[in-house]
Amino acid sequence: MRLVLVGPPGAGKGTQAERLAERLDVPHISTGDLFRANLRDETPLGVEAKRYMDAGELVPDEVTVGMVRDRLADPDAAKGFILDGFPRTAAQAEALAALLAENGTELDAVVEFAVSDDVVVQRLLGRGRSDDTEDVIRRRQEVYRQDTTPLLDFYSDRLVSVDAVGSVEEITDRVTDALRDRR
Ligand code: B4P
Repeated sequence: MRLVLVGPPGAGKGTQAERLAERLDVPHISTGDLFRANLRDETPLGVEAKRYMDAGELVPDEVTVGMVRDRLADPDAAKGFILDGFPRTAAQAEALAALLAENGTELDAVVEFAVSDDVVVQRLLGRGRSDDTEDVIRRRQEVYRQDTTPLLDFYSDRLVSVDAVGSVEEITDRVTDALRDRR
């Protein structure tokens, strides 16, 4: 199964990706987590990403695509993956399609997490990560609307939309059911 999870910041992509990866027995690949791991290890990539993350901006496409290309080349990704937070721009979506085509594969489905801005602001303020201040969250929401929502049209032939308000368990069941109905 090759899946992409799309949704506004705080929609619960990371939370659901972890659970779905376990159910489907494929790796969970989160660009946010990869950037944060680089930041912790103080790599040049982490230092560069931090400026953007702290401002609620997207890390430049070249940097992000290179990091994902390397991760997808790891042997565990050959059996499938859940991409969480990537692609977020049209250029990233095109780069991903090209990468998959090189291996003769494509995405099976793109899951959209639908949730209102106010719900996610409350969730994220409760989490307290360094980029979870109200101003930065509002900027991330704007960036999502501007740069990432066009991908929903790009993926219209494989898009599965799920209501992301409810308990964590309910939402995992909704995604699993929606994917089963598609097959
Ligand atoms: P991400 O790490 O992807 O962060 P996110 O969108 O804020 O989080 P997510 O939707 O995964 O929410 P989560 O499950 O954690 O990105 C951070 C930054 O990295 C970006 O702003 C950007 O700078 C950079 N970046 C990442 N990918 C990039 C890319 N492709 N290109 C360029 N830059 C990129 O859940 C949020 C909170 O809600 C948690 O506290 C959770 O416990 C809670 N929650 C989850 N489900 C819930 C539920 N059902 N009910 C109540 N609370 C819930």
